[in-house]
Amino acid sequence: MDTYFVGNQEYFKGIGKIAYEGPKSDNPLAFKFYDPKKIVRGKTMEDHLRFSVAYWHSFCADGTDPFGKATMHFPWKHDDPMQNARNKAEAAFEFITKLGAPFYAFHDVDASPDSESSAEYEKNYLEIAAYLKRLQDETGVRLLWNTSNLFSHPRYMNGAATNPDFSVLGRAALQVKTSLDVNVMLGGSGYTFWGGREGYMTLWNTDTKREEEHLGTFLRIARDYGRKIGFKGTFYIEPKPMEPSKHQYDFDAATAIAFIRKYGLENDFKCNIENNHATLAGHSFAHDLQVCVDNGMLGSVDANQGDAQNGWDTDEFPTNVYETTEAMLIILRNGGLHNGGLNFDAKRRRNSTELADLFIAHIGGMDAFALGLLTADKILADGKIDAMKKSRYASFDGGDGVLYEKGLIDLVKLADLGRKAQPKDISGKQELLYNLVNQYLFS
Ligand code: XLS
Ligand code: NI
Ligand code: NI
Repeated sequence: MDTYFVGNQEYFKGIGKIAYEGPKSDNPLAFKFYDPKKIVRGKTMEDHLRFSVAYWHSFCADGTDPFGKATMHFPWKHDDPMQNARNKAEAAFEFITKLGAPFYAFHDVDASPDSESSAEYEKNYLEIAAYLKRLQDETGVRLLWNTSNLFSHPRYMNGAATNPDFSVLGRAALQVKTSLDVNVMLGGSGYTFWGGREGYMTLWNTDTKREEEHLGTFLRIARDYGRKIGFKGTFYIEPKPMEPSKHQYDFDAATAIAFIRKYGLENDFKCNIENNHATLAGHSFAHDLQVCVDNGMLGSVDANQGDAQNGWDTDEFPTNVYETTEAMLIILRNGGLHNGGLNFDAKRRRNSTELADLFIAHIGGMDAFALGLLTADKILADGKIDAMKKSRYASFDGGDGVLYEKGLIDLVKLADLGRKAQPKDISGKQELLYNLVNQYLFS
């Protein structure tokens, strides 16, 4: 097996580039369905799916949870924080290249050491970014998006842009400004705002109206700065209803879109939809994706899945092909992901402790989305489901229905039509549709 590494040493020893071996392969370190160069609907799988590896889950989270210590041991760990960051970057680029994902994503403090001193924070970040740029150039891996961690440090316990203390907003702005500078250096295609602490714990101490306006202003000035320094990508809001805040302002796609419009940000912002966040909001992944597509607001996707029995963000790797099929169908109808991608905001389970498990988890996620893409393609090519959906609305495609859709019928006229109308009971054929989906999946 060829060795491959960037920097000084190989971290994922004994694992080479992951190849497509097809559905019959029993090699756990091979793709069964993701065949990057395979053409589907005139485009390679790679270009459809635009996979991205998340720095935080894959190279930072070590299995620590509220009940236990780290279970994962990273060979790149170093006591000197800057050396640690460089080693981690080398491990990340080795991993991403071996996996064959075209993109990656990170928070400022995943990639570079945080510091109480703002000067040191900026210096560290710019220095590591220059190193990331070198590794990008060497490997061809690109930045899908970066973001600023405005939720871990104690200063953000009452919020970042929505903190009642103005002085906290400045430090948050410094992080966002530096991340945008870094983004432009690295040619990122997006920048994400996820407001984990932008919300409240109790209304007894919170002026929600004021806080929401502060958030609107913060995003506006961030947008203005980004565009001024030449950021050409898309800004994203990543909705989530709760956790860590009891109630987060960007509750779900519909709430985030209303917010984006209210503050006049619709030319620059779209949504980054995460499956497990949609389900926490009481929706399905497909629902939040569809709300975005209906409003021209689908930006990017945090590809993971939750646990139906747990009420929190378990961030599991996506394996549910039913969900990936629904998602890819909606994405194909959207004309693709454009600037966005499928970013694995997902972590292996705490007891999956081998470095190979990190590959296996990503391979499973990529195969699940490849299967979703192939099934969605079958559904579109066959056309039966789309035809059934369209025919349900046939009464709006002719006669007075057309005039109604054009806004040419007032309530008196509509009521007049109602005097003569004799609506029939028309079946929604839901079970038939479910049966068809299984046929597409398994035949
Ligand atoms: C947490 C979020 C977070 C964002 C980036 O629930 O998913 O990981 O994607 O800050
Ligand atoms: Ni996320
Ligand atoms: Ni999440």
